[in-house]
Amino acid sequence: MSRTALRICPLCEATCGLTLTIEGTEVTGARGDRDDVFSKGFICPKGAAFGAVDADPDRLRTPLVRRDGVLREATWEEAFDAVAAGLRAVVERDGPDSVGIVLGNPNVHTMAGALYPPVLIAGLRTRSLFTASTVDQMPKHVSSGLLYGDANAIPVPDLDRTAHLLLIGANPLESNGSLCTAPDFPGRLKALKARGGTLTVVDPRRTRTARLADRHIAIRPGTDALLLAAIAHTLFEEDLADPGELTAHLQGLGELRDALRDFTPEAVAGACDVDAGTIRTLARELAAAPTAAVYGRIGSCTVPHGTLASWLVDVCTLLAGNLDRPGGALFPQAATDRTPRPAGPGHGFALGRWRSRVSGHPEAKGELPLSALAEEIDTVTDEGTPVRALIAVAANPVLSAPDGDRLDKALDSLEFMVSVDPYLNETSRHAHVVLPPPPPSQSPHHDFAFNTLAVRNQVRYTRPAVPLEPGRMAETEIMARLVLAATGLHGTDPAAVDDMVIGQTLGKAVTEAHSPVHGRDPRELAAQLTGVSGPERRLDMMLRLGPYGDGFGARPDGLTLDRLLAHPHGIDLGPLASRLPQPLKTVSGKVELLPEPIAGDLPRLREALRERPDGLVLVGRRHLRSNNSWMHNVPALTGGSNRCTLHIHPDDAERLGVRDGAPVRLKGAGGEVTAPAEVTDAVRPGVVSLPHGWGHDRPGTRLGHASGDPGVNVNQLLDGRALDPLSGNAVLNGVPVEVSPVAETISALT
Ligand SMILES: Nc1nc2c(c(=O)[nH]1)N[C@H]1C(S)=C(S)[C@@H](COP(=O)(O)OP(=O)(O)OC[C@H]3O[C@@H](n4cnc5c(=O)[nH]c(N)nc54)[C@H](O)[C@@H]3O)O[C@H]1N2
Ligand SMILES: Nc1nc2c(c(=O)[nH]1)N[C@H]1C(S)=C(S)[C@@H](COP(=O)(O)OP(=O)(O)OC[C@H]3O[C@@H](n4cnc5c(=O)[nH]c(N)nc54)[C@H](O)[C@@H]3O)O[C@H]1N2
Ligand code: SF4
Ligand SMILES: [Mo]
Repeated sequence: MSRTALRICPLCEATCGLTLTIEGTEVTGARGDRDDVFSKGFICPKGAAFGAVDADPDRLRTPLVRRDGVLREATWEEAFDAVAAGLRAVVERDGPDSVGIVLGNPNVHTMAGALYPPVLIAGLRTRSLFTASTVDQMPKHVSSGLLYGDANAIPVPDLDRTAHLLLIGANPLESNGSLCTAPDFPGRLKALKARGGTLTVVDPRRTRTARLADRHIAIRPGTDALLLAAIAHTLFEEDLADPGELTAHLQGLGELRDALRDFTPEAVAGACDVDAGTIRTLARELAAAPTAAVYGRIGSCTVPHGTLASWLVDVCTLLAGNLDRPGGALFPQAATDRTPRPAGPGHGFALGRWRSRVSGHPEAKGELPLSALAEEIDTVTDEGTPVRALIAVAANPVLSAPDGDRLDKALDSLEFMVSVDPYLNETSRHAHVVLPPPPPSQSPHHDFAFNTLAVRNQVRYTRPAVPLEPGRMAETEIMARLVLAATGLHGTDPAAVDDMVIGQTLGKAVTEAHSPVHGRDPRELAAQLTGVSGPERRLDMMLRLGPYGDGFGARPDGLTLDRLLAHPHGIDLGPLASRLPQPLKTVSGKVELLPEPIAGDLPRLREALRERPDGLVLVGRRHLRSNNSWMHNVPALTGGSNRCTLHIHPDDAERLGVRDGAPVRLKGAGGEVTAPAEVTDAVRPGVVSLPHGWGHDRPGTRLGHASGDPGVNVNQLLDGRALDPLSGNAVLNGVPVEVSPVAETISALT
């Protein structure tokens, strides 16, 4: 007998609602849920493979504990005993900073990853925090922190209503979108064109998204900040800059104009390899469109001027009169956001409150650069102690961060490491304890993070589609127990973690004048919470305190968990709306257009006006059926064009004597790799492209399918020193490389 169950897809940021077909406890099919309030039936090949991803036979079923150097199956009790002993020994001897925490991408795709890492970080009080943000979007957080005083206030392009989209360094037709949660992003771009709108794509590759565009600009990698500065300059110079009603909430408009004076289209044209006339046209189109949004992603962030480019994305939207305006870029309002406080000055955003021990990198948003993790482990300095123990949750930095070989060795030298991970992979193979979460079908789902980045306000929650298999532990419970083990409370009931958070949150809410529960008794409020588990009670609390919530009775029609459960396809909360000045938390209470750290980084951008690469530069790419480093083990999602090949332009291939399909050697500052060439004019001359997340040939992993076609680790070409200085974000794109054909007779012998 088969049945169906709803499940929000956790496999990318689009958060599509799926209808799963289930036979017994096995997911045998997945289709788009046509009644989903947000995704309306959309599904992509990854979502369609949900069952295969879920049932991968290489997923770990029980914890592993290292004994006599070998990882062996163990009970949960043995595993947490080992975690508590391993972590506490290091904390008590060397202090909390000697325990590192590494949080990887899937934390934003699980409830456990949203609810428990903050408690772990606060409880352990370590400053050795590293996450995937610093190989991804940290520049956007820093830019938002500086502009708006809140690192998480990220304006999202109003895809469904805009008349013009300037899309920079993003390929949503393969990635399905990022920092812009939009199920069926491809369909939404087609709808933009169908209603007479225009799409401009800036990308050194002619991607599937670029092929959809009205205009494609094959920019030289790493130069988008220059291009955007010249667009902003042109808007000022041609009197097209008009922030409209926002003007009253701005600080520094005149200073901004002065600061951009040198960045004329003529001055940037050579570096960007985009002619000045085209740049002026881009600026005029942006200003002339009835509504417009600028949107930048990976290609604008993971570059030497990532923070400046991210800042200029918002500056250009704002100057064209489209920030916080329907059809432009707006701040979403999620159901689990804190109750909006009245507008007014805030604490602002501080950078560099502490620095990394070895290279002195400033923290950003409480994090140190993931690129610096290896040196924080393997380098002894006069002051402070190296990281001696590590907690890795949903992270595979051996493949996703620069110089995996060095990190591989560093992880091997740790006194203790625990990985919360379903796979024994390139990173978790170093752990002393591996704690495997259940597959997604057995986990509940709510998108705490992505609803704050969604193109429409809405709220959805799905309970586990399949009950926990015997012997499994919910990831939320794994994380609660990990918090207790790490903070010296091993053995305590894991429910205590949720109770503590609930007590603290309600205790604070009742003291806030703007809170709907101001002045009430937190215990009385806690007693009202519903839900079958701690995480559900916490969700109920956040919904009820949130902007649409029932305020624990203060607004009887408002949201509660029970009301959400009564709407299994979700609740639509309406289109994005103008919100400024309320979200601002800057010290001035205004949008601070030229914050000091940004002004201080502009001289470096001025120097870039003269830079021209000597040789080839490398960029990445994503394939629709991939997901960073962890989806190469699912046969349904590999093969075809989803391969680890080096894209190279025919002109470059001819000059270098590279043949299509033949192996080529790439050399970068961090090492060498050899990959087959794919000669294609989809990359511009002077640029080569290799995807990331490959290199599944290390011993001691359990990735049966992936290791059969391992590919190579592109990040081995990087040595980790190239960073965007303000955010600590790794430079992953526009990296200089040497490319040479491998003599095939020799390669056959070696
Ligand atoms: N050269 C280059 N490098 C890049 C990028 C690039 O564009 N170019 N992109 C960067 C970006 S944007 C990112 S986000 C990072 C991603 O890099 P990471 O943060 O390392 O993420 P993944 O590679 O997706 O690995 C995720 C890990 O989580 C595990 N996992 C999967 N599902 C779950 C789950 O439900 N629970 C738990 N606990 N674990 C789970 C997987 O087995 C895997 O070990 O890579 C970055 N690296
Ligand atoms: N199928 C699939 N989907 C994914 C992922 C995946 O691995 N596979 N990963 C998820 C994650 S973690 C993230 S963060 C998102 C990322 O989402 P996107 O940012 O949309 O992802 P990419 O496909 O890496 O697109 C980046 C584009 O930037 C271009 N580029 C490189 N350098 C430059 C440059 O200097 N300037 C400009 N203008 N462009 C440049 C590249 O050619 C590439 O086309 O995707 C998410 N979705
Ligand atoms: S687009 Fe993303 S969320 Fe939607 S089905 Fe595909 S992988 Fe899942
Ligand atoms: Mo990412």
